[in-house]
Amino acid sequence: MKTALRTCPLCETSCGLRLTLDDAGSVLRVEGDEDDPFSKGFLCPKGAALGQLDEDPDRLARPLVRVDGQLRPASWEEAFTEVHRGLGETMAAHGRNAVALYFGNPTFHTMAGFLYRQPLTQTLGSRNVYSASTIDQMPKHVASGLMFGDPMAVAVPDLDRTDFMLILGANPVESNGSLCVAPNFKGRLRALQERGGKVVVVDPRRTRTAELADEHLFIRPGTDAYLLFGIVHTLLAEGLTSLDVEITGLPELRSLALDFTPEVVERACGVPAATTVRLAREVAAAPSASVYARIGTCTAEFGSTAQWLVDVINALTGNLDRAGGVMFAKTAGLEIFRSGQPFATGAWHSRVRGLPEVLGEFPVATMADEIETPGDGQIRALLTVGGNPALSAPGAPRLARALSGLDFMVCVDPYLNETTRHANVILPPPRILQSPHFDFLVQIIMVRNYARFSPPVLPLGHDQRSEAAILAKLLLILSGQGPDVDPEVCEEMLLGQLLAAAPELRDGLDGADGTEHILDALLKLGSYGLSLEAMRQAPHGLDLGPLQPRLPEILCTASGKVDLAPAALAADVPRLLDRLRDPAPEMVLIGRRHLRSNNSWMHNVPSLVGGSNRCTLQIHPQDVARFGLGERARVRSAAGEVEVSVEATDTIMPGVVSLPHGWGHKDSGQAVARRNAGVNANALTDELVVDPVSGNAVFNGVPVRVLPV
Ligand SMILES: Nc1nc2c(c(=O)[nH]1)N[C@H]1C(S)=C(S)[C@@H](COP(=O)(O)OP(=O)(O)OC[C@H]3O[C@@H](n4cnc5c(=O)[nH]c(N)nc54)[C@H](O)[C@@H]3O)O[C@H]1N2
Ligand SMILES: Nc1nc2c(c(=O)[nH]1)N[C@H]1C(S)=C(S)[C@@H](COP(=O)(O)OP(=O)(O)OC[C@H]3O[C@@H](n4cnc5c(=O)[nH]c(N)nc54)[C@H](O)[C@@H]3O)O[C@H]1N2
Ligand code: SF4
Ligand SMILES: [Mo]
Repeated sequence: MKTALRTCPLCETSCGLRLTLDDAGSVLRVEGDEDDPFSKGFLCPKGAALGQLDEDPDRLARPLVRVDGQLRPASWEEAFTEVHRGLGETMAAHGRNAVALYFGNPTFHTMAGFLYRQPLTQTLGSRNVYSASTIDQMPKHVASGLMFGDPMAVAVPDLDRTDFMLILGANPVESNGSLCVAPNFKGRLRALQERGGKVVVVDPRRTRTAELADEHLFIRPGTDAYLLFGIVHTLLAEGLTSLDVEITGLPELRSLALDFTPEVVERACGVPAATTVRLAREVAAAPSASVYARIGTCTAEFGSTAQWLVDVINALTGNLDRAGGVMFAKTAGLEIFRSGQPFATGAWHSRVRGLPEVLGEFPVATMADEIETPGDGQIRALLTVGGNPALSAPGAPRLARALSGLDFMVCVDPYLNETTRHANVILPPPRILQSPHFDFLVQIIMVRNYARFSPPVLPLGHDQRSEAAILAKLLLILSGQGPDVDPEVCEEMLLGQLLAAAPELRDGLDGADGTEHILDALLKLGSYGLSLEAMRQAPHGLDLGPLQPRLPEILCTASGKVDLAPAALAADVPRLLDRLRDPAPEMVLIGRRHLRSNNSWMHNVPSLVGGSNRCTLQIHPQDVARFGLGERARVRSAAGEVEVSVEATDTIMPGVVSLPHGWGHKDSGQAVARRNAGVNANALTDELVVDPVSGNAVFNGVPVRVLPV
């Protein structure tokens, strides 16, 4: 028996785990690491199932290559040779824009995903770059970029010190938190209440977070921007502001907010005018307050407006960049990536729908258009890394059909699933316990500065490649160096770029391989002067202290001030006003998350599926009666139709139905998932509707009809 410490890589929360393994390397027990200064022993059922996920018999052990229409096991040499042939032919015949990249959610967490994403993108030189960002948090980047200059400057609630928290469209008790990394979020909310603070949740469902809160408000899906504007209106009208950061745009903001009286807002979102006024007064009067809004507000038609107004309220009430308000974390290894240049979007536009590039990406919502529409720049080949867009993208069935028509597709993914089944080559990364872990990106969004490195628990087999080595090989192939070059060449190249300003560090770098060398370099260049050795000395993780005010270091707008009314966001306000004239749809669809699930890829672990984690349609009993529903219902939208089991519950607002995403596994290579297939919520979401400022997909507030079966 052996014990190993490591960070759980499954979600943003980054809990420290203590694993007990047998001699063969099988996980016997998973516990929360009590000595981790941040997670303090917390873990959720997914972390507890890490061993089963790690040893999932359906995980691919070898590459698969398509021969005569069939995916067959192949050697790494055969697989890379085929990638070289397929991508090479596409680039030679149709140019680089004909090859697209898609980076899925796990690439935000894996070391390889973080280290190779930018280099792969730059080396390919295609405009067709897509990622899970535009089906998730892109509105946050846009709002932060336009207000603070830096799209990665995400203001995080100072959860452990705040006195008042307004949560919109997030269910951290179930999701464990997003863009706000806080192990045991529930315990931290309870602590907030115990110190005399208040939690208010705005959600069309009475979620487990709403149940814990002091107050829960139902809101009509897709209308948070109105409520937030109503709060801004009240703060300005009643003189409840206490700005203590340098700002511009206050007169413009004042005139934009004028139309959004609490009465107008009530008609749009269903929150009583008196409640909006009271909320504004409570946020302003609290000793400290933080407004926090997530998926329910990001993946909505006015996502960027909502994210902007969240930080407008934080700023107006004096809660931006101060203890107990919202603050900016200081990362251990990322500060050198700050460009210092003011953020802008739309350096180029997509070919078919003319959508602006944001952070160098096009919206996932237009990927099918770019694959299907002939002409110069049409996508003919695709490389996905850790993504399952055939389930996760809006209008997913259309995208899945488009994938089947590609000339060539490569997937770096451990599973044969709804997306990878269309591939010509699947390159599987090793098991979780064979991979190192250092969560670079989540450092930006932690409620406390903290770092932890986990070296691989188990060695690689001779017939395995690390994910970094796989991505390095792909980079070398895309750069024209062919399939036979040693991936170490690539690691040296990355180190050379990183250390351009400090080449003297190269010789003293520590680490067992290129990935560790790069980590050592980033830590040494980073804000805390850490190193790989310092991380090894702190196997339970390193507490780097509470968040500190640091707005002046972050700000890089053209004015050097926080912009309360960026032109690109102000320009979208007339659309919000116009929408007031449209009648509200009779029924709308929203999503939901379950504690034992994570997007599309953990439905193959028996202990995580079944019970309450099922793909059902939640609907209010009044609506069940109104539509004469039995056990099953058909749900129809402009995009498609599904048939699904009905779950009547008064925890959801009348007029709203909820389906979880990530289901619809009937064509999966995962046996357990196939038996619990469920239906794909994204057969109903419409890829033609996006938040136009960020290009983000709309998963909440989708108009639907519900019909008896
Ligand atoms: N257990 C579990 N944890 C996860 C994941 C998972 O799939 N399962 N996924 C991970 C990922 S990738 C992410 S991005 C995070 C997301 O983390 P969260 O943002 O906390 O995600 P959800 O739990 O979906 O919470 C969104 C809430 O918004 C509500 N909502 C829907 N529409 C609206 C609306 O128009 N207005 C308002 N105010 N609310 C609305 C929904 O009812 C829901 O309760 O979770 C991460 N953690
Ligand atoms: N209707 C609706 N749709 C949604 C959402 C919603 O709330 N409602 N939420 C959206 C959100 S927030 C997100 S983040 C997206 C997620 O969208 P995606 O990122 O496209 O999908 P995931 O389901 O996270 O798929 C992850 C893939 O990575 C693979 N994988 C797992 N571990 C690794 C690894 O270590 N390396 C590699 N290379 N691959 C790995 C898995 O096998 C799987 O194929 O879905 C979005 N879709
Ligand atoms: S909350 Fe669960 S899935 Fe997320 S890091 Fe912690 S144990 Fe892992
Ligand atoms: Mo996400």
